[in-house]
Amino acid sequence: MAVNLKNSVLLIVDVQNDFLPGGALAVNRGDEVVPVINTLQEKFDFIVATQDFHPADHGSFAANHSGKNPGELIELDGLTQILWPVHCVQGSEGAEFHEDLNPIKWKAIFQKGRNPAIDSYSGFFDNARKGDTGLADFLQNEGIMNVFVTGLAQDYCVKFTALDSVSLGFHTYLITDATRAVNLNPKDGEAALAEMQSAGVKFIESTAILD
Ligand code: VGL
Ligand code: ZN
Repeated sequence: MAVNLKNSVLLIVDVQNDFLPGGALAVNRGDEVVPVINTLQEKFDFIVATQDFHPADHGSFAANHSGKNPGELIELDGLTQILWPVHCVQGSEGAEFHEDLNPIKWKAIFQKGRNPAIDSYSGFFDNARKGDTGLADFLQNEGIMNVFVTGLAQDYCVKFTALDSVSLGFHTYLITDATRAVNLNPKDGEAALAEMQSAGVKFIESTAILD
């Protein structure tokens, strides 16, 4: 498949230490996306990253709800919320990007999850779709029409970012070998792919872009 990278962004979702092996919310083999993304970066002129960036009192952390454990569900500001281990706390090592990920060509970093009262999986909006990171306006002002999504985790932040991207009218591609799922339940990654596909996200392998 010939891909045209004009008016395209390489969007790198949450490739941060806490989502990598050894991190607080580790994605199995998550580090394998780093060399793939670094190679892809050579092909794109326009690159943007997102960063999960929580205050220590964030409502998605099980530790902030007495008697609750990661994986349990609560209601947070009217929405069902999965509780997570403490992760990507502002100023912590875990919130930093993988040290091998080359940020030299990044046009901007969009931070999310800063409001303690609501989680924010998508790089565009919070989970209630009220708060806006500014990413949509930024891309539209730059004439971006095609969004190529990479990063972590395939079944959470990557999925919701890709779904919002489609709904905003961008031609949206998931680069399938540049993402990995956290798989809280073993089939979550596969289910996320099915959900993205039926919403109109196209799948592409990095080799199709690099060739
Ligand atoms: C993410 C769970 C909680 C992600 C962020 O980046 O996929 N997952 N916060
Ligand atoms: Zn988070």
